[in-house]
Amino acid sequence: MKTIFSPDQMLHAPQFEVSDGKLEPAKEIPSRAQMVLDRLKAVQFGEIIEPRSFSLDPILKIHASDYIEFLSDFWRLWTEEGRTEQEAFPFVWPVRQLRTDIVPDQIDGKLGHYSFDAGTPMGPHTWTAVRRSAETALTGAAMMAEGARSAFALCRPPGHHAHKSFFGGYCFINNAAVAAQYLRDHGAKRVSVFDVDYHHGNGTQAIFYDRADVQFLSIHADPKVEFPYYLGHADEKGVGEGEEFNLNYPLPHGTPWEVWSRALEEGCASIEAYKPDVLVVSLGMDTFEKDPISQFKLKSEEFNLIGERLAKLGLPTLFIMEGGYAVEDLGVNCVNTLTGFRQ
Ligand code: Q9C
Ligand code: ZN
Repeated sequence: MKTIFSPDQMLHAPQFEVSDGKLEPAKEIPSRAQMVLDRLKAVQFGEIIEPRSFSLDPILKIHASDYIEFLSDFWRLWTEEGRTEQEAFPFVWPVRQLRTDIVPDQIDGKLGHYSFDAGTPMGPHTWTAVRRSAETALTGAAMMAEGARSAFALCRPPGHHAHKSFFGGYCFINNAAVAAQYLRDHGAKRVSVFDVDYHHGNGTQAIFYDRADVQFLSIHADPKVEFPYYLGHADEKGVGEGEEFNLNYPLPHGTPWEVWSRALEEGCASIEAYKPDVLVVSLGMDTFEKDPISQFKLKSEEFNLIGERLAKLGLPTLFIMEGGYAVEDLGVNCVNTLTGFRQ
C-alpha cells in the first residue's frame, strides 16, 4: 500500500487552541504527521509519494467558492487589517436567530461566519497546508480510480469536521468528502465513507446527508458529552434520497474494544448491504486509551483488528487520516491499522 504525503502539510503549525474554556497548547501539530512517517519507514510499510497537483475544481464540488476564497485570502486580509498575531482565532458566531446570509466585511465577523469553534486557529501558511492535504486525499482517490486496491492519504490538517462553508475541529477542507466525490466522478457508482475517528464526522455527514450515492457511517463518542456536541446522534439517518444512508453509532465515554468492535461489526454489515464500489475510511486514532483529549479505551494491538475487519469487506479501500493526539503512539496505532488491513 502506498502512502501519499507532502512536507508542505507541516506548514500549518498552530501554537494554541481554545479548549475546555481556556487557551491550551495546540494538539493538531506537525509532529503528528512526522510520527506516522517515522513508523511507516521503520517497518518499511511501503512507498511514500508526493501528492499530485489539482485545480480547485474537485474541492469546489464539496465546498462553497466564497468559503474557499476566504481560506485562501485569509492571511492577506489579516495582515492588511494590521493584525500582527501569528494565529487568528474566531470568537463570535451567527447562532440561531442571527443572520447567516450576509457575510460581514470585517475580518472577525468573517472568521465567525466561516467557522464553528475557537479550537482551530489559522496561521500564515494554513492555506498552503490545507490545500496540499486535500491534494493528498485527491491523489489517493485518483490512484483508486486508476485501479489501486488500497492507498493511505496521510492527511494533515484533518478534514471530517469541515462543512461546505465552515471550518472547525482542526479541519478546513473535508478531505474524505472531496475524495469520495472524486471517486463518484471517476467511475464509482456508490461510495461508503466509514468514519472511525473518536469524534463524530459532522462535516462529512452534513455534506452527504441528502444523497443516496454516498453512504456515511460514524462510530464516535456520544455528542451529548463530546465534541462536536451538536451533531452525531443515532436518530440522524439522512433525509430525502439520503434517508437510511447515514448511520451513527454514538458510544459512551470509557468504551473499550469489546463494545467498540460491535459497532464496527454493525457498520461493516451495513456496508456489505449497500455494496459500494469503493470504501473511504476516515481514520482517526484518537480512540486510543492514552489519547489526551479523548475517552475511549482502544489498545495499540486493537488497531490491527480494525484493519483486519475492514479488509474482510474485500473492497478497494482508501484510508484518509483524521485525528489522533497521543503523538508518541500515533505512528504505531496508525500503521497497526494499515498493517492489519494488508495481512
Ligand atoms: N474537551 C479531530 O479529531 N476539541 N478533531 C474538543 C473537548 C476539539 C478533534 C475539546 C477536538 C477536535 C479531527
Ligand atoms: Zn477526532
